[in-house]
Amino acid sequence: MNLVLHTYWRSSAAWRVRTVLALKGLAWEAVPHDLRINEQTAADYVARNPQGLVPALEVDGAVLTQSLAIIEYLEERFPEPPLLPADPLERARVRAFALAIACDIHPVQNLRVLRMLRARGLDQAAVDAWAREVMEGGLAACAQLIAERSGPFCFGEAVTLADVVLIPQLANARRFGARTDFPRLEAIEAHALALPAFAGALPAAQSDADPA
Ligand SMILES: N[C@@H](CCC(=O)N[C@@H](CS)C(=O)NCC(=O)O)C(=O)O
Repeated sequence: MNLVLHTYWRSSAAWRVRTVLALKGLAWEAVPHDLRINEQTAADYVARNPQGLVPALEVDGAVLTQSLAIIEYLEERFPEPPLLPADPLERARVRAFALAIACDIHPVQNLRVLRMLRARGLDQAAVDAWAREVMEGGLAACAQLIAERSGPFCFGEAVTLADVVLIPQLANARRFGARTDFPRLEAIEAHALALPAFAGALPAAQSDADPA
């Protein structure tokens, strides 16, 4: 199977997919798109992903978009290690946690939304405050969702989709100076980043990483 990931080193949605590819032990090739210079809007990429967003994953030439749909595809094709619990109630809870971030935090503070706010006259400080507010409120709710849980990861002893989505969002929050001092979330992050799959998916570990 030939896997080509359209990615950007700092994209939190691409980061989710990189983590899952590594957890599943899959080899892949990166095609970077620099979001700072709008490479995701180039005609040849939009022909693949009409949303003009990363990530997209090409599987033997077939294009998949939307990080969570890509991850669910990989989960179905490569069930080991499982990223969703066997119990349907638990599966729904793990998905709810992931969606709380992927649907209700990330899209409200992603690049294009922040650019729209700037274009409508908000100054950079106000835009950054918007992003912080969205992330702090969302992460506080996520912390509450797993407040009764124990174990190194969001839902216990095993890594799940919830951890995969949480780690990039915490990093995103830090980039904007949002508070991330939710003790359980930060403890989960430390456990996750001790695993090679999570460490290898970090932005700084990507071939297109550019700290400037
Ligand atoms: N819901 C999408 C979100 C994708 C997304 O927003 N990607 C961002 C990077 S994290 C992007 O491509 N931004 C470019 C832009 O906003 O123009 C997913 O999970 O794949």
